[in-house]
Amino acid sequence: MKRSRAIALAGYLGTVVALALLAGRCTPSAPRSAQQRAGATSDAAVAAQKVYVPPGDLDQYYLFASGGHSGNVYVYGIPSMRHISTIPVFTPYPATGYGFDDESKAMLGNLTWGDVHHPSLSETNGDYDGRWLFVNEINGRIARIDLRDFKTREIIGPLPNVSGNHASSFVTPNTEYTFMATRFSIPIPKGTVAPIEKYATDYKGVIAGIKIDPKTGHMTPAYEILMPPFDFDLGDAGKKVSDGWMFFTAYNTERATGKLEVTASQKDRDYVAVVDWRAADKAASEGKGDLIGGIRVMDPKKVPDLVYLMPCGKSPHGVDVSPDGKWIIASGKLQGVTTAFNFEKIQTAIRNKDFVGDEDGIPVLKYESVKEAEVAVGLGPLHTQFGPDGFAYTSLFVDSAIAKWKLGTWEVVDKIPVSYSIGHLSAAEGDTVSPDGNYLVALNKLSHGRHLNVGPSQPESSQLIDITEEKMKLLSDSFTEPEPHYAQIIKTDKLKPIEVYPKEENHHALAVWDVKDAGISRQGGKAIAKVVMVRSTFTPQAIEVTEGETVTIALTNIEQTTDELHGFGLLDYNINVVVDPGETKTVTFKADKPGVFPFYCTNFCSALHQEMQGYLIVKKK
Ligand code: K7E
Ligand code: CUA
Repeated sequence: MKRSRAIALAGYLGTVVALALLAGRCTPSAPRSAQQRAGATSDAAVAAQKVYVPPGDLDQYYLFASGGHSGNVYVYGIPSMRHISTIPVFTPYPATGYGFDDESKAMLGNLTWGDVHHPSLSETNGDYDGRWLFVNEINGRIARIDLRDFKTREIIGPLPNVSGNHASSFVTPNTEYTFMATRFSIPIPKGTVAPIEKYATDYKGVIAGIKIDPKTGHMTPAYEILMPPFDFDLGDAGKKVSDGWMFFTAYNTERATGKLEVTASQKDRDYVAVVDWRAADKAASEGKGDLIGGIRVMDPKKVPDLVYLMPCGKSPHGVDVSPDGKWIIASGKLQGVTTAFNFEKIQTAIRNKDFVGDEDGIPVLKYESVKEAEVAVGLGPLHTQFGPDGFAYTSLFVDSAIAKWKLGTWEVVDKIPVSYSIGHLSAAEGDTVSPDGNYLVALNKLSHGRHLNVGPSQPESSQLIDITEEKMKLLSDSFTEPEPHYAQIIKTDKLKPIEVYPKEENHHALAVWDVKDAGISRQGGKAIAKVVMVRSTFTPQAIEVTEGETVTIALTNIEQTTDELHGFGLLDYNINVVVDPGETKTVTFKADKPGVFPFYCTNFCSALHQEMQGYLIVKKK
């Protein structure tokens, strides 16, 4: 071992020892010196080696974590748990100029926030294919991130009638569809008003199917299914034997209003909605349903056989399909058990019309006919992930632990405490047809004493857990940007991100690759400035326009060298664009303030980066 590496490892060991000693304790101890940490226990030393990625080496997996109402997706390396990238999606992000240039600004529309919950990597035959990452947010939108360049390329929505899109974006095994579902029912179409007393009858939920183009990833809303005013919460696509079906949990099937923690907990069971999405796709393509709010809405009373309701423990949260597609795992979030539903039994019950009633025309299956087992995982089961060897891992919010149990024998074999109160968990490729095992990340909701105190807003803590052996082992604690909900872990060899945008692929109408073509012209009463950015000059260096003119500045970064970014920060006009090598971006604004306004390169690009500057000169009219 090289000396530098040994020193770095020793430092890391110290950190891990400190964390391991703190595990399971609510009262944090005072920070300790390196000398105090020197007595490394062998367990901590082993853990440290497992997460240590020496300088120059790379991680084995990418972790894509939802960033909640930050509106971002955060990328981490595993096992180091280093935060390596932030992908802005639903929120402007000055660091990359996202939300400032014309294209990304148009994509965001009038909304500058979004609550990201469930990333969904594109799949081929039920396995991640590394092409796109879809993410939902609460205002009825889904975004598509291209994993070729880790950039948000498309945002659809807000979709009509969908209100509070939480149970999303879950793609089907060949990325045919992604979905949205209502969490907060409203009278539809949007804009309709009905008193809260009419909640049970006049408020509606919907489940929306959005078709994905297999070549481009482009999303097209295809249909909505009219649902009772339940709160749809989570979902998962069937796979293998259950391919063609979608499962969504729903709470408040009481259709209650008021103090929901009481009123929506009256019944012993809520539901999992079981959707035959292929049948829905067919019915929609045959023109079934009525237009509501501009989209095709199919009412199960008039278009039967699309959706069924399966009773589930009260106030359910997650629903997860096993790798072979046979078992659908769901539970009430205050229960001590999780239920494994048998897909074959669900099909038999549907065929035999083994129903106990209906809800607004949607048949309700009999719990006893479709359940296979109740697994005594512990209190507060939320989400389940899978390993390669038939094991399932369920997060327990109330117990603040993870339970490991076996599919088929339904036996709980191990439990590990987490710090504290876990929400989602993510195993390596743990929601695909072929889970990878190795690592599991606990995405904890509450943090206390896991990091240095930074005031009332405590740093969130996620924990990396080794699942290679019979017993789960805590490896490390890491700060994760708030607020994490679901995350997915993909092997690095499935992604081949580019390093520059190749010149040949730049077909932007306003791109200029030679300083002789740069300059200002006028078209249709507008000023167009074509600007070349290259180390370490803007051409032209002065952009002259007249007060009141609409100005488009087209910025082309003609570099073809990796990480040679140039930025365009324009003072007093709130403009901040970053252009990657080979890229062209435009920014359009009204030159409504006369004067001389400096612009400069915001990204350090060379020894003479400071000299990369110029002026916008706005002459008085
Ligand atoms: Cu945080 Cu999936 Cu929105 Cu569970 S959700 S914890
Ligand atoms: Cu270009 Cu700094």
